Amino acid sequence: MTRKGEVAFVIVGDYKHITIPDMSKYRLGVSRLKGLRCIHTHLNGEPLSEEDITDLVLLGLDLMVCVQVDEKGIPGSISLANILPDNSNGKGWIVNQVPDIGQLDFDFLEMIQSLEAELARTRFGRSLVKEERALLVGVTTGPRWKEEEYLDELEALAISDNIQVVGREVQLIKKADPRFLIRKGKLSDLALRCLQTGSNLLIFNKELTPAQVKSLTDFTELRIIDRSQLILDIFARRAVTREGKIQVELAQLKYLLPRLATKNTAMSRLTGGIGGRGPGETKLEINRRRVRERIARLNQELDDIRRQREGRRRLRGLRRLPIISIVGYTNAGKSTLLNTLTHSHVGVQNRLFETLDPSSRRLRFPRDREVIITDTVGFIRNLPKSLMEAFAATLEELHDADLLLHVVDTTSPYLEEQIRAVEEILGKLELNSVPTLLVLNKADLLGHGEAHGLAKRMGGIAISALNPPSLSPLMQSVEALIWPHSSSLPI
Ligand SMILES: Nc1nc2c(ncn2[C@@H]2O[C@H](COP(=O)(O)OP(=O)(O)OP(=O)(O)O)[C@@H](O)[C@H]2O)c(=O)[nH]1
Ligand SMILES: [Mg+2]
Repeated sequence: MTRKGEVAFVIVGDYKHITIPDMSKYRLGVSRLKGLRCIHTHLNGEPLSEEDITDLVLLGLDLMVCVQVDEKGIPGSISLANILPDNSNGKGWIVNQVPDIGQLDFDFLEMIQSLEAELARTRFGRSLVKEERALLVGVTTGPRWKEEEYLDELEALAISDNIQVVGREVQLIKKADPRFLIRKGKLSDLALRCLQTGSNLLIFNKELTPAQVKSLTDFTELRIIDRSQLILDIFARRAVTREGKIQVELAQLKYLLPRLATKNTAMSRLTGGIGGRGPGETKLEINRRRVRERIARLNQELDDIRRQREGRRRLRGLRRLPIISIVGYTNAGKSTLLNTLTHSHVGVQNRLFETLDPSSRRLRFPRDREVIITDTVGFIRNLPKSLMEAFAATLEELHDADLLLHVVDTTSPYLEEQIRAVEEILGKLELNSVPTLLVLNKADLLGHGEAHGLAKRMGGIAISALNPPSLSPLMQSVEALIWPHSSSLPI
C-alpha cells in the first residue's frame, strides 16, 4: 500500500510464504524508503518472522504489518514493524502489537514523516556537499586484526576518492559463500546499517566475482564495489595525460569485460557513479564486441604514444644523462622529494595515489653534472592485476634507471610490510638488479635518534623531504653511486 493509501500490489501466497514482486520503480528520495507498506496475514498465530524483518529492511518498506487470522477468517491481533534511525543502543527496528484493529491508534503519516526526516538528517547532517557514503566490509578467513589493518588502508583509499566512510564491518568466515561471500543474515545487517546511516555503497576489501556482485546487488539493492574498482576509480580521477587516461580506461574496460556478461541491474549500478568514472556510463553499457573494439583502438593509440616515448628515450640515452627513479609506496613522499630536489611543483597531497603520471626533471650536482630524476605512480599491496598490467608500460622506463630511490614513510605502522610490497612489485617488474637506495622519509616526525637508528638498522638514509638540508647525506650517497670513481675528487 502506498502513502496515499492506494493498493499497489495484491499478492497471493500459500500458508508458508509469498513472493514479493519487483518494486524497483518505487524508489523515494534520500531516505531510500520505498513509500510502501506490506500488510499480510499469518495463520498460525506466529509473530513477525525473521524473514518479515529482512524484507522490511532490504526492500526499504515503510511498515511491515502482519494480521493474525483465525480459521474463520476473522482478523485478530496486529503486529507492525518499522525501521529505526541510527541510534545509540544499536536497535535496527521496532515492533508494536495491538490486540485487534479497533485498538490500532497509530498515526502512520506522522511516524513515517518523522522517520524520513531523521534518516535524511543522518544523510546530510555532517556535510552539505552531497557525497558518496559507504560502509566498508572486510571478509577474511584469517585473523581479525590483520583485516582491520587492511580496512585502515581501504578507508584511506575511500577518503582519497572523496567517499565518506560511515562504518566498517569485519566478517570472519571459514569458507566463502560462493553467491554472497558472507551469510545472508549478515548481509541484511549490513543493508540495515546502510539504511540507518544513509549509505548507498558497500565496499568489499576482497575481489568479487561478477556473479557475486550481481547477487549482492540484487539482494541488497545497494551499489557494491570492491577494492580494485575503488583504486581504478581513484586512478580515473587523477589521470592527467593522454597516456594515463588511456591506461586507466583500458584497465577499467578489462575489468568490466567479464562483467558485461551478467547484464541488468547489477551492471547498471556498477557503472553509475563510483567505479564508472572515466569511460562513462553509456560507453560501459555497450556490448562486449564494442568494448573489445575500443580496447583494440586504445591499445593502438598507446602503441603510438609509446613509440614517441621510445624516441625520446633514445635521445636521452644518446646524451647519456644518468637516470634516477623515485619509487615507493603511495603517500610516502616521492613527489615531495622530487619537488624539493629540483624546485618543482609536482602535485603533493596527503592522500593515496596523488601522482599517476610520471614526471621527469633535471637535477644538478656539483661540477656541472646532471641527472634526470623521475617521479612515478605509487605502489600498494595487492595491486589489482589489471592496473599492474596497465601501468607496467609506464613503469618500463624504470628499466632505464641507473638508480632507484625507494622512498618509505617511516611513520607508517606498516612500514615493513610496505617495503615488502614495493620490493615484490619491483621483483615482478624484473627490476631487482637495478641499484636501489632505501630512503626513510618523514624523519622529522620521529625523534632524531629514532630515525637515524632505524636507517642504520635497515641500511637506508633518513631524510625529511620537506627539509632541504636533511637531504645532503642522500645527495652524497647518490653521487657516490652514480659516479663511483670521481666523487672523492675535490670540486
Ligand atoms: N612531515 C612530513 N611530511 C611529508 C614529508 N614528505 C612528504 N610529506 C607529506 O606526505 C604527504 C604525501 O606526499 P607526496 O609527496 O604527495 O607523496 P607521494 O609518495 O608522491 O604520494 P603518491 O603520489 O600519492 O603516491 C603530503 O602531505 C606531504 O606533505 C616529510 O618529510 N615530512
Ligand atoms: Mg606523488
